[in-house]
This record gives sequence, structure tokens and C-alpha cells, in this order.
Amino acid sequence: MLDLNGFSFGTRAVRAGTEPEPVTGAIMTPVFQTSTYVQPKPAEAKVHEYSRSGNPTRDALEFAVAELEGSKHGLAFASGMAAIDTVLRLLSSGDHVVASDDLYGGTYRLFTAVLERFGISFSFVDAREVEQVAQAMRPETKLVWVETPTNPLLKIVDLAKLAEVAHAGNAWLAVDNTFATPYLQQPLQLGADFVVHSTTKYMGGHSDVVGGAIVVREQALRDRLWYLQNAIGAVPGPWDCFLTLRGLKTLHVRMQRHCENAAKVAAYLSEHAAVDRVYYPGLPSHPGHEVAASQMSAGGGMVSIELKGGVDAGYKLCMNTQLFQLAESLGGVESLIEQPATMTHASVSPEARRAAGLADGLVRLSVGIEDGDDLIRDLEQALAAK
Ligand code: P1T
Repeated sequence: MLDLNGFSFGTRAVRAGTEPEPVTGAIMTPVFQTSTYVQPKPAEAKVHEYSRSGNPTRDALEFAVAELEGSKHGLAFASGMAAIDTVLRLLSSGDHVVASDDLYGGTYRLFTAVLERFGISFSFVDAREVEQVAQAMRPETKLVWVETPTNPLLKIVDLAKLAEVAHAGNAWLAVDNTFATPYLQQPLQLGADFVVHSTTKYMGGHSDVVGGAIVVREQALRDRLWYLQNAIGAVPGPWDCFLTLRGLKTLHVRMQRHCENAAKVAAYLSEHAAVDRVYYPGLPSHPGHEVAASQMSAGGGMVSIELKGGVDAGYKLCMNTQLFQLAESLGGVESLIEQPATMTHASVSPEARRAAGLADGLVRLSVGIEDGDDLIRDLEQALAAK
């Protein structure tokens, strides 16, 4: 296998995980659409024995995701939620987690509506304030869980500082890197113990596949996660792995354009008379801009806004854009718009949304890779619509 050490991110994105297939020389890893593998002897496998436990197309994807996060140890899952759930299954009843107050609604739902029933407890704090995390730590705290930038408020959390606080309390730091992607930010290099992805988003990049991933630094931790994955079974099919791997090859090119377009959109909206607040970490006025500049190489592709006309104006905007299509999800080549309070974050209680600062009128934009000026014209006409 080509040693990718020393190559830049783009080269690694194109080549990671894909080797010419040994029998035919196929340059792209084939879709090994098989559930099982014929064995030479009982209890002896050629490589894999059963596709829940392992599959060559999945191996290629796992290798590629790990390589881009600066590690050798990755696992691919059937969805982002399956990846998150598997990290949490390292914990036991009685354990405690400190989590940031702004998280994808599905993550919040898994934590509070499912895992609390199994005796794991959660404290939600504003993780931008490292002190708040430190104060929430208990002797039974095993994990600190954050996103940065957060979904949907794009709060920025200082990962290096948080890793220190988590480790001082003998806890792990897990970072959901879905919004940033390893192109912009590599949490393992900043001290995180787990990086988690919804590969459904930028990693796959084309809104055609649901998937997830975990990357860790050490083989031993990877083996514990693999044990859980194999025991639980939320694995991706080979076709989904193929699509995600294909998407990964252009991650750097797509992310450049996402960031460029989002920066333009954020600057345009900041000047618009109908707009009350713009949340975008690439704007110097964003409270997390300095930390973002120190740990991310650009501001990312997500922009959230509040309009002066509140909920009604936000609703109207969602109903009037043409290029920004009204849908959940993010990170695909096409631009999306949505209202978190009624859509992606509807499972977060109104009290928890208020505590995190998530206004009912907030509108979230996933800025795609279309022509940036066309996107701005679309927002202009939608904001002017009667
Ligand atoms: O949808 P799934 O692949 O299971 O990933 C869940 C998930 C995990 N982490 C983050 C930061 C996410 O944003 C998501 C999914 N988010 C959306 C569907 C959304 O529209 O925000």
C-alpha cells in the first residue's frame, strides 16, 4: 500500500484506502456485495468470515476516514447515530457524561430519551466555557461529548483546553467532527480520544447515503469499539461504503467551495436589513472566531441566522428560497435550508433549546457548492418576497 506519510490532505483524500484490486487491477475498490466468505478450514478465515464482522469495501472506507483524521484506526457504521451510540456503549450504568448544550437533536434524544433509561446520566453545559465543563465533572464522569462547530448554533469549543479538563478528570473527550470534517479540523491532534462523524454529510457529500464513523488513536480502543460494533450490528452495507469512499476523494475540493460560498453568504446576510443575527465562525464578529482560527483552517459551510421578523420571517424565508431546498441534513453539494426548532432539533425540549440559546425562529443554511453569486441572489429574492 502506498505510504501516504508526508503527502498533503488532498493527495491523501484521493488515495487513502484505495489500492488496485489484486485480481483485476480495478483502480476503485469493488463493492464486495457478499454476506459471508468461504473458509479454508473451520475457525480459519482468509481475511473475513462474515460481513457484519468485516467487509473489504468497508475496510477501504475505514482506512480512508482514519487516514484523513491522522490515525490508523477507524470504524464505519450504518449511520452517525449508530457511531455515537457505540461510543456510549463503552460506558456502564452509573457512569456520567458531560455534554455541550448545543448538539444535533438526535444526539440529544439518544442521550436523554434512550441512554438515561440505562442508568447513564448527562449534564449539559456551555462547553465554550471550559470552567463549566470542569465544574460539571464528577468522580463517575467517563466522557466529555462535544461538537464544534455545534449544530445548529455554530458555537466553537476549544478542543485542546477541553482535552486537558477531560483527562484531568480521567474522562475521555469525544468530538463529533461532522460540521468541520478533517479537512478543516483534526480533533485527535488536539488531544481528543474519539472523533465521530455522520458521514452522511460532508464526508459522503452527495446526499445519497447515510453513514457514520469513529476514529481513535489506539488499536486497543479500536478493538473494544469493534467488539461492540460486531456485537450490536449497526454496520454499513458495502454499497454505502463504496459511495462514501467515492465522496471522500473530493472532500478537499468540495470543502474549499463550501467555505468560500458560506463566507460570502455570511458576509451578505450580515449586511442585510432584515437579518438580526448571523452565526458563522468565519466572521471576525463571531465570539468563537479566534478559537476557530486556531483549530480550524476555515469557517466551514454552515451558516445560521435569526431574522428581525422572528419565527414568521424565518418560516417565510424557508418557503421562498429556490436553490436552498427545504430539507433536514447538510453537507451535500446542493444548498439546504431548514428551521431547527421544528425540524432537526424538534426532539430537544423547548427549555433545553432556550438554555442553549436556540431561538424558535433560527434558520440554518447548509451552503452548497453551486455558484456563490447565484446563492446570494436566491436569498435576496426570498428575503424580498411578500
Ligand atoms: O443522520 P446520521 O447519519 O445518523 O447522523 C446523526 C448526526 C450526528 N452528528 C451531527 C453533528 C449531525 O448533524 C447528525 C445528523 N444531522 C442532521 C440530520 C441534521 O440535519 O442536522
